Amino acid sequence: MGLFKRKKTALPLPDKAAETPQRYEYGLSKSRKRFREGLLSLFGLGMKIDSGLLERIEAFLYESDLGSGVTEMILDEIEKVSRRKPLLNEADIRELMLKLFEEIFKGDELKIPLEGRKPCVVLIVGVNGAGKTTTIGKLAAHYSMQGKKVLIIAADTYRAAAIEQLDIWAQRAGVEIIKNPEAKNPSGVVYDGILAGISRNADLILIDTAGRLHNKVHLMQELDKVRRVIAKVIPEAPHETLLVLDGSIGQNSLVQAREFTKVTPVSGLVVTKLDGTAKGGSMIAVRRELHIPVKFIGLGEKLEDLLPFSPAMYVKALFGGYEDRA
Ligand SMILES: Nc1nc2c(ncn2[C@@H]2O[C@H](COP(=O)(O)OP(=O)(O)OP(=O)(O)O)[C@@H](O)[C@H]2O)c(=O)[nH]1
Ligand SMILES: [Mg+2]
Repeated sequence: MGLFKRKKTALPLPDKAAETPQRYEYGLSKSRKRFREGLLSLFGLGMKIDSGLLERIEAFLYESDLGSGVTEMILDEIEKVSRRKPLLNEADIRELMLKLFEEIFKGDELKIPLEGRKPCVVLIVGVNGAGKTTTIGKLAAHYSMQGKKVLIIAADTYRAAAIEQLDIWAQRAGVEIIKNPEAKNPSGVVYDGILAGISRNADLILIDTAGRLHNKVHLMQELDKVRRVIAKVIPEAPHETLLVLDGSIGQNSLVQAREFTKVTPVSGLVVTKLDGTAKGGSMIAVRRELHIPVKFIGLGEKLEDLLPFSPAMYVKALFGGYEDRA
């Protein structure tokens, strides 16, 4: 426990209509707890920045899954600022980190623009179990609620259960699905799906793919083939390729994303499962190293638990507002 008196940080469960900042804070409450309490526990009131404190801050940053690049950046900045102001406190450090993180995520409020891309084709890729299918269901609901016509293509042809799972999400989201339980290769289903999307006047086509590791050559070739088939029908498509990352695996998601982007083009990231983990800080490391924008984050298993990524809300949710520090 730090020296500050604090109110309890437990947040009320937000309902569906809750404001997005509240949902960020609630969804990221485990990471937030680690950040806030970890940082507070390092400090007394207005402590002098010496090597002992710097070491403790460094260890804290590593434990928070920020990775070496981001950690060094923060420590450099602390040293720089402490030359001007030797008695830094926890709020100073927090503010300094807040600014750095916002800088890292600058310009990320992009989402998926649909204008001038009818239909906009989005390919969803990632390793097994990252949350691709769930994300597609949530994305379909998100855009369908905005009055867009969404069509889902079931291109995970490896497991019958994958099609059934996607079918359930399509029903929940109230959107159409193109599937072929007999198909053995995904490109055929994708080809039919894109044509169906055009003829049905879809605004957005979401393509679910099987989970794959970046080093499985034949599976990556299969993905290339899917891309070629899409481009045959719509030359500028896929307009987006979203890599879905499991946010609960911390630094491993950085390794995964780094390898994946070496072998296939990726235009945006979706980071899932941030609700169940204290490792939410790893997103900062991923974003800093890869220069690929985060477009959405997953904060739960339900239809409404996908939020467009907002750097400002994310950073604020991690640290908590200054106002609730008594
Ligand atoms: N808590 C939580 N769970 C999630 C989230 N997103 C996905 N999940 C869960 O993660 C598990 C895997 O999700 P899927 O969508 O099936 O993952 P996938 O990438 O399609 O998996 P494969 O098709 O097998 O490669 C499921 O149990 C989901 O409910 C999230 O944001 N939060
Ligand atoms: Mg799946």
